[in-house]
Amino acid sequence: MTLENDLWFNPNKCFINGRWIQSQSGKTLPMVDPSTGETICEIARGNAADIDAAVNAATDALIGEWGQKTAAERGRILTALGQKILTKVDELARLEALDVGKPLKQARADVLALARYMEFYGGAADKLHGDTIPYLDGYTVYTLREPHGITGHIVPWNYPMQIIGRSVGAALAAGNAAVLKPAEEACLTALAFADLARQVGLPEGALNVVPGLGAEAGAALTAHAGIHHVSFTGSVATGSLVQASAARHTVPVTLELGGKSPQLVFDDADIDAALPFLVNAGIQNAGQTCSASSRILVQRGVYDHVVNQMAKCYQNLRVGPALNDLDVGPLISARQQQLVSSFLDQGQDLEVAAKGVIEKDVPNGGFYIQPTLFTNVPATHALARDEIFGPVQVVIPFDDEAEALAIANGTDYGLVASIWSRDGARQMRLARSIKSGQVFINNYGAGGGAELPFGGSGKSGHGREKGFEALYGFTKLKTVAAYHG
Ligand code: TXE
Repeated sequence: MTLENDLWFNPNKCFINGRWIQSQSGKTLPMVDPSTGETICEIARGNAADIDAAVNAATDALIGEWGQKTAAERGRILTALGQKILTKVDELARLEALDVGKPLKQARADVLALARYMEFYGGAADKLHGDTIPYLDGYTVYTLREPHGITGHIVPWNYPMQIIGRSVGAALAAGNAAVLKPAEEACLTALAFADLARQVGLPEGALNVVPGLGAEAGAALTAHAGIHHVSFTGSVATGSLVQASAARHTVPVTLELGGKSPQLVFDDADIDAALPFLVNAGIQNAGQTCSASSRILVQRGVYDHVVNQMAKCYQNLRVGPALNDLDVGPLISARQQQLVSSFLDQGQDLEVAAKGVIEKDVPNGGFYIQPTLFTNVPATHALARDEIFGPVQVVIPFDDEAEALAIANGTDYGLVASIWSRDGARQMRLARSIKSGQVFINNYGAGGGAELPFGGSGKSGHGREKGFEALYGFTKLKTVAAYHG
């Protein structure tokens, strides 16, 4: 199956200065459908020359039409883009499902999230302002929030639309011009997004998209002297390279690098309420989620019950092609499939409580993996410490609150955590002492709202996305002190 005829934009070109342009490399890369392993179209293999052209276009945009827009005008364009996206929910969901391999209903939720980010940042654009600061007699002091200038965005393949929404949306709202390098494994909705932005009147050069390989287009973007801020979501290893590269020009970086997020289930928890969250947070998008909950810590009094209930859910999980819209789709690539398989091999001596079921007739070339629930896993085991990025969860027993906290904080990561308990004092104590950028009490993820600041500590990265915090991150603060006597 090829896709080209279904698309309303050019999948094999770069989007630079408001136009579709052939990559200066003259080369393309295959886009593979993870559900079948087949190539569905070719995308541009952008290179350093394309990044250069994109940065030049962004520079011109800031001097020109985009830079002269008021905050309210920027907000109106983003709001219109959100509304435009809502007219394309089915097309965009299908594209994301084919490109990423995620079941249609999950892809659809991502489209709605993208529209919501545009609505949120469209509405926030003209509410971002500085402060006045009481100071010495004879002074008036105030702060101005100014855009960085040109922002670089390196986006992974697991949630292209959501990550573009939260990073590009906030950057544009704050008045920056953006250069986006989507992932080589999944970039079709990034290109579709750019075309929809063009259709609603985003001035040329305000957003440029250069698809291509990380080591080529990505590395060229982070090393470019014309970039003033880099926002990166991806692996710890690549994030470190990105930070080192940006440091050469002392450019600020936001890093979102995933995690090993725990859910802590206490004896007094409402287990029935917890159960869907315990499982879904591990298998959504086949576990390829930065905020996936891959560690379930359960107090011994309810341990057997929770494991039995989770095992029943796992036995009912059905795995198949994205367009069949089952519980779990394929992984993104053969490489990711191998990576997750190697983790499953490391777990050979562990107890397996249950596995999901791969449908009998899935295409041979698809990158499927059986969801697996390991139990009684020592907290020091690799499966309990490392990010797996597949539909694999480990259950770890604990005796008391102190032990639960030690296990929860016992990895290098700190992105998301949740506490399941009816004890208010315990909720408050743990919410303070857990090492995590977000803590949820008696839920997990709270629906992922655009309003909720998100980011990590330790190897989960630094800087905050979403909410107003992202807008602050995409601006630099200037202090003005006027002496008037
Ligand atoms: O990530 P990379 P990969 C984790 C997850 C996964 C592992 C590997 O554990 O198994 O990372 O995935 C671009 N300069 N996450 O290899 O390499 C690349 O083109 C600049 C967690 O896909 O980090 C892509 O656009 N850019 C995660 C993006 O970086 C470079 C999401 C991510 O790729 C580059 C994805 C370079 N030198 C993976 N090299 C999350 N936090 O959600 C690559 N890129």
